[in-house]
Amino acid sequence: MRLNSERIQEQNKKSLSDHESQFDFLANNLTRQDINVADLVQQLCDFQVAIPSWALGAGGTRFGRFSYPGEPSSLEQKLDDVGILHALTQTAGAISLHIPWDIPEDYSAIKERAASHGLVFDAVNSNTFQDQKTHAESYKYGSLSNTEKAVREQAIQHNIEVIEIGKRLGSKSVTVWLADGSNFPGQNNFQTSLQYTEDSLKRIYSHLPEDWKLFIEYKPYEPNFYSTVIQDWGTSFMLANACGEKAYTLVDLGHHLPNTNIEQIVSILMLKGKLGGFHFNDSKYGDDDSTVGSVKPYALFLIFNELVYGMNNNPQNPYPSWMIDASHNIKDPLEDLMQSLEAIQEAYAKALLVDQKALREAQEAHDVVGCQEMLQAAYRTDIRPLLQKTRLKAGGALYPLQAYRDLKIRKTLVDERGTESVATGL
Ligand code: AOS
Ligand code: ZN
Ligand code: ZN
Ligand code: ZN
Repeated sequence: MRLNSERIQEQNKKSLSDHESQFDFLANNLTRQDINVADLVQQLCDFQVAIPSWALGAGGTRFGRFSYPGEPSSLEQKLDDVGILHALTQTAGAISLHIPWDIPEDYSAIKERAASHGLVFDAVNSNTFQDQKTHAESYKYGSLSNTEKAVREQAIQHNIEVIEIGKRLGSKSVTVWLADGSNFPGQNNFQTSLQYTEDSLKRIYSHLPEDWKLFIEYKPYEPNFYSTVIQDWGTSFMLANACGEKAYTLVDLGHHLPNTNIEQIVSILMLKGKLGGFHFNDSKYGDDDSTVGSVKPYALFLIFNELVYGMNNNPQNPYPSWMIDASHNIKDPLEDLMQSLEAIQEAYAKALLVDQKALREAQEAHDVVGCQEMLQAAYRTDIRPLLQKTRLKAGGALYPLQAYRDLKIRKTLVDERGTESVATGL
């Protein structure tokens, strides 16, 4: 299924005049505050978020998985799904593959298909948390940190293979997330586990092409419930420093203990030039992988406020790689991803409204109330017409979710793929 732009433009016509009046009202207000609206639209146009291949089917919990009709069952279909998202939103210009779930058979056909949708390949993800039939060793007691050399070696080789696959697709980074840890006190030696992990990561790092990055993701618990080897940003940061300048920390919003100040972590990592990538999602309890902005939208805005500050003031930090990492049991995955993309764009746009210079002055004058007011004024501004304008300018849909429903895209997918198709992934 391929969504042509005429159908989207046809849809847009219906709501064009509503949009124009809402946009004019907002643009006038912003202009009066000395904000350059054209600049804002351009910055939003340039902001692209990668979609993980595993978010395109319904996810699940350990209690069950409920498939969604018309799920993509091949890499080609996953590309088509992200193509639909990108056509509607113009902000999903990349896909992140997971190996072994997404091994291409015909590389040039896959690259062509991605290009035809305007997509590039973002970070490739390795998997050493599930055993694979073709592998001799088991990851039951860990992968890169395993006390057995043969297991570590297998996990290292797998990561090298993932880099090779990524090279053929034009990816520029590999993300390592490890499930390694222990379930019971006394089970593992913390120091040995970390040392083995560092040594293994260095081996993988030594195979990284010159223009690539290695992203090291941290997570406090799950699937292990007593200890995790790379449990927090400090551990990831330490490992990234040990590997070298092409290694970075990756922040997944769901990978923190309750009430952690994530915006502060983001800020410090950027100061040190080590914030490489981002996995967006939201959560109420743990690594819930819920829709971005569905539970804590203000926290998301505060995070973006630090990201914008960092992007403007920390040339030592490369431009971060943005990705969604979500999964659901009950929603239409494409509708859910559109909600996430909108929430990300919204938080970014609001953060762009903050007058960083005035905020700095208020901080220095110890005007605590003034500082808070500035942030909240930006947060309370309804900038949705700005996002609509951005999409319109880029050829997307004014209202992506509405267009998706009006154009009956899910029905078309079900007609094409059947109700029984099952996506590979978590
Ligand atoms: C796991 O909790 C992490 O968030 C990973 O980033 C990701 O979900 C996994 O690698 C998907 O395979
Ligand atoms: Zn993640
Ligand atoms: Zn996660
Ligand atoms: Zn997550």
